[in-house]
Parts: sequence; C-alpha cells; structure tokens
Amino acid sequence: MTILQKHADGPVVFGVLNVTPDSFSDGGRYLGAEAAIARGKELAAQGADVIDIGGESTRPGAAPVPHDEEQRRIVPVIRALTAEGIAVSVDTIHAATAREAVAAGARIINDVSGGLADPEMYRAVAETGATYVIGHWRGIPDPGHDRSVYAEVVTEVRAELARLAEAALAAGVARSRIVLDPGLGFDKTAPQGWALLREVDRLASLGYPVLIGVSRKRMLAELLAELPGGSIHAGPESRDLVTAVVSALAARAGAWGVRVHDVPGTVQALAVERAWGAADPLSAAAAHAPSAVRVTPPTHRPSSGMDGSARLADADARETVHSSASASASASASAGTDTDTDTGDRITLTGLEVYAHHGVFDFERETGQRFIVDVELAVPLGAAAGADDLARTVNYGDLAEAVVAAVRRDPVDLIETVAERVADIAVGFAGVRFARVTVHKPDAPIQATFADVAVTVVRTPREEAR
Ligand code: PMM
Repeated sequence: MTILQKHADGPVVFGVLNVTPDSFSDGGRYLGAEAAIARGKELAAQGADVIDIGGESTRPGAAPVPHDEEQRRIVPVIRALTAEGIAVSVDTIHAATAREAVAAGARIINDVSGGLADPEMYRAVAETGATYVIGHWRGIPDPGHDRSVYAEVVTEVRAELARLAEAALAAGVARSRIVLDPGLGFDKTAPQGWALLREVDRLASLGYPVLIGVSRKRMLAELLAELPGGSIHAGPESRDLVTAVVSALAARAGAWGVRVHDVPGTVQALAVERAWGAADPLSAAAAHAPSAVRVTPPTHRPSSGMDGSARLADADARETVHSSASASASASASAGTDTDTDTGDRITLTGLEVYAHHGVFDFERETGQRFIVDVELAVPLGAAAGADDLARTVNYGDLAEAVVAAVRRDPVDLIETVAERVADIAVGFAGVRFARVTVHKPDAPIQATFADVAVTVVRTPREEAR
C-alpha cells in the first residue's frame, strides 16, 4: 500500500514527528533517536500514511539550528523508519538537509518557506526527484503578525503559491511532484486561517494537491477560548478534537493531505467523513486501518478535478516518456493463472519508465538507470462501461503513480524483487483478479549486444482481499 494509493481513499495523513527540543507542542519529547523512531512507528501503526520528521522548530522565536545538527537529529530516524517501509517526509527549509534526507530514504520534502528560505532548495528537490510541499510564508515566523497584512488573503496566498510553484517548475521540479500548503499560522491571523480553509477549493483550482496543517495551532486555541469554560492557555493536546474536525472538513473540501500530531483522532474523523459519503461505512472505516489489520483491498474513489493523486499520476505517466494506457475488453490470452472469475477484461499500462537505483553492482546503485514496467490487470470492466463511471474501475492514473512509487522505493538487487513489489501493489486495486507485471532493464550491464532483458510475474490478490 503506497501513500499515493491511499490518497484515493481520502486525504493522506501526515503524522508530525518533531525531533527538536523546542517545537511548540511536542518539543523535547522525541529528541533522542530511539524515542523518535518508536514514535514514528506508533504514528504509522495508528494510520499515518507519512511520517513528517522535523529537526528544526519553526515556532516564532525558535533558535536556528546548524544544518549538521538538524541532520544529526533526523537522519537516523529517517533511515530506521524507511527501512520498515514507512513513508517519510522531512520538514526542512534547508537544501542541504533536504538532500541528506532523501539520501537517507525520505520521499517528500516539506518546506514551509516554499523555497524562499534557501535559494538552493528547488534545485535540490529537482535533483533528488522528491515530492515537494511548497508552504506559504513571508519569512521567519513572527509572533507579532507584522506581516499578516492582506487586502484579500485567499487571493494573495493563492497568487503567491502559484508564483512559487512556477519558480520550482522553472528550476526543474516535476509538476507531478508539487503539493501546495497555505501555511496556516505562518503570517496569518486566525480569521485569515479560517478564510483560507473556507476556500480550499480555490487553492486547489491551481491544479496542485493541497496539504492542510492546522494541527494544534493557535487559531484553534483562539476558537476554543471563545467557548464556555474555554481557555487559550489549555495545553496543545486540548486542540486535538478540533484538529480532527478540521481534518474531516478539509477532506470534504477536497484537501489532498492533512498534517496532524494526533493521528488516531484524525483517522477517526476521516472515517466518519468517508462513511458520510459512502454506501458502506465498514469499508470506509477500514481504509485507514493500519495495514497489518486491513481486511479489504483499497477502494478507489472517482477522481474529481481535485484528485491530486490522479493528477500527479497522469502527469507522471506523461512525463515518464513512453507511457501508454489502454483498457481492452477482449477475451484474449489467459494470464496463465486461475481464470474462473476472469471475464477476460483487461487494463494494460505499458512502457512506464522509471529511473531507479536497483542492481547488484555498486555503480548501478550509485548512478541508477531506466526500468520500464508493463502492467496488465484482469479486472471486470462491464459495470464501469455500462455506467460510464470511473469509480467502478481502476483509475489508470492512480495505477501509474503507485507503480512509479513502488519502483522508486529503496534499492534492491533484482528486477524480480521490483516486479514482485509492483505486482503486490497492482493486486491491491479493487476488483483486480490477477496482475501480470513485466519489468524491463534495457540498459542492464550485459557484455553483449542485446535488445532487452525482463522478468514477468503473475500474481493474484491475497486470499483475504479477494
Ligand atoms: N506547520 C508547522 C510545521 N510544519 N508543514 C506544513 N506543510 N504545513 C504546516 O502548516 C506546518 C508544517 C508548525 O509547526 P509544528 O510542527 O510545531 O506543528
């Protein structure tokens, strides 16, 4: 199950892990690597899709941290969590730290400055191929809100985010890798924060996925202080319930992701939001269950104009050169597996090119090379065709994105292993009877002239997911 697949079930949940002495709500609690790693695993088990690790506090007045100290705090934690297959994002405004983080296994750089703090950041992101969260801010956080001056906050934040995204694109960051975040609390008062939340759809209309980070922030404290018995001085955890409510509302409004400290609360709120809109509340609740206890395969919601994962994936499929996808309803070749439930319908995605670092030789690991993936899914297509309804089939954009993410994961020796990984992802899509996956390595180090070398695996869903 990849983060990108999961998005189709609702927003990606980023669990906050601050490995700092001074973050405002969890500072000092996870400063040692051991405690931080344990907390990261706990957040993942609670249903976080990504662990967002920070080694420098961005709270107003926090002391800047030397880059090497920031990296010393976070790198062992990134290594340990990614080794367990947990997706990691790194909350940093420094390009040097971003590079180290990706080298250690992080896949997402979460930059609250949107590239304004470090002129090298866009290049670092472009070169590493990481997903890039562009946050909106106007400078090092300022407790006095002196920069929180807007004639029309949504219009201006939207325009500033659009400019930052253009700058990142110009520096070589792939369009499909950009996520936008309005930066709640960063040079925004509480009313400005609520205005931005009210108009998440306008931010999303820029065409990028939108991440919302409101967890435990002062704007929530100010809201609670207005309530009978409320106090702005109550501890940060007292804001978890309202954080979860915002997560559900943000999901409704089309947010791609939510960044929270209290993962169980948000997971529950998102389950409610899904159940509210779904026919089957139990499958909605299962969508954020930790994967060890997941009992149903993922169901895929239709892509609206707001579906960041589909947009990311479609762009990926375009950018990764020879990609083509086609649905065929022929009763052609059997995949050589149990076909008693096979209607003969197929979705095929071929020529998906991914640059990755697999191979038994050191130079393959260091420089990387092209891997070309073909996926054939046996999946009944009649219902989707009859109703002309994307929700009843496999969204090939989601498929492409999930395959790219699976191939880009940590390096392995064999293309057999890569094929197995991809097949594991492919059979997790709802309705898939079996998947045939071929991984080609056309530039393999073979001392002879050759056209291609490839492996093919055919896999069915695990029994409990059928
Ligand atoms: N807020 C904080 C830190 N990192 N990242 C994103 N993308 N969005 C945010 O709103 C955001 C962030 C604030 O600090 P915390 O880690 O202490 O909650």
